[in-house]
Amino acid sequence: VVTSKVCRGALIVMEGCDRSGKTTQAKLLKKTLDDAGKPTDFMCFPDRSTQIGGIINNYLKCGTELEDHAIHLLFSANRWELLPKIKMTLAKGTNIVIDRYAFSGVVFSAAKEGMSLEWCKKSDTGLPKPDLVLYLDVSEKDVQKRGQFGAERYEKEEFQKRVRANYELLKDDTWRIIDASLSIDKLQEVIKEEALKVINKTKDEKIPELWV
Ligand code: NYM
Repeated sequence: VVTSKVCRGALIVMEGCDRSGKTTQAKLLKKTLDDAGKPTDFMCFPDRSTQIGGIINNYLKCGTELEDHAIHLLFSANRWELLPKIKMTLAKGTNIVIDRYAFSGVVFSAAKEGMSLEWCKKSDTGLPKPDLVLYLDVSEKDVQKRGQFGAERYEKEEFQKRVRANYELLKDDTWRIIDASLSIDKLQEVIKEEALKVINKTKDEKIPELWV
């Protein structure tokens, strides 16, 4: 009897400062991989569709104030509540492209006064570690050229500078730094290549845990 083993999907995360083009590229990558015969789901954090996501949405739109640690833990809880879905999807061999993950959680919270990077990492410790983090690198100057930041919380130049500096402290060998000033098509080409490599490389590997 020949039993065919299901290979797991890869977990691919898109990170970068606000207005770096992450969402566009993440959605495109889902389609690119589907078209290449590699079934892929798209997710994003915060996922504003859940109850916790609703509180986060209200906070980001400046409708409510929440203590810094409390909102940090809610962002984190929003990832944990979706863990069963992430696990099931990867187990059936479908890849996931996520627009932002725990790294956003840490770099944004730790950009606030009195919040340490180490403390911020704790609540996401043990989540699945992404196989690949695509970091869209956009210079401060280019961000300004891309037009006005929106009206949401955190979308201020000074804050984004600290966010950018914090990202530097989280990078490891699963990260690829991608020059976000490339055209949309060229960027997608580079990203596709990295994604295909990692899907192939990790399909028989156990899913590692983040920050353990
Ligand atoms: N953000 C996002 C956090 O502060 N912590 C988190 O854990 C995550 C996932 O929410 N400015 C911030 C970063 C963004 C904002 O994200 C909303 P988006 O991708 O604009 O919906």
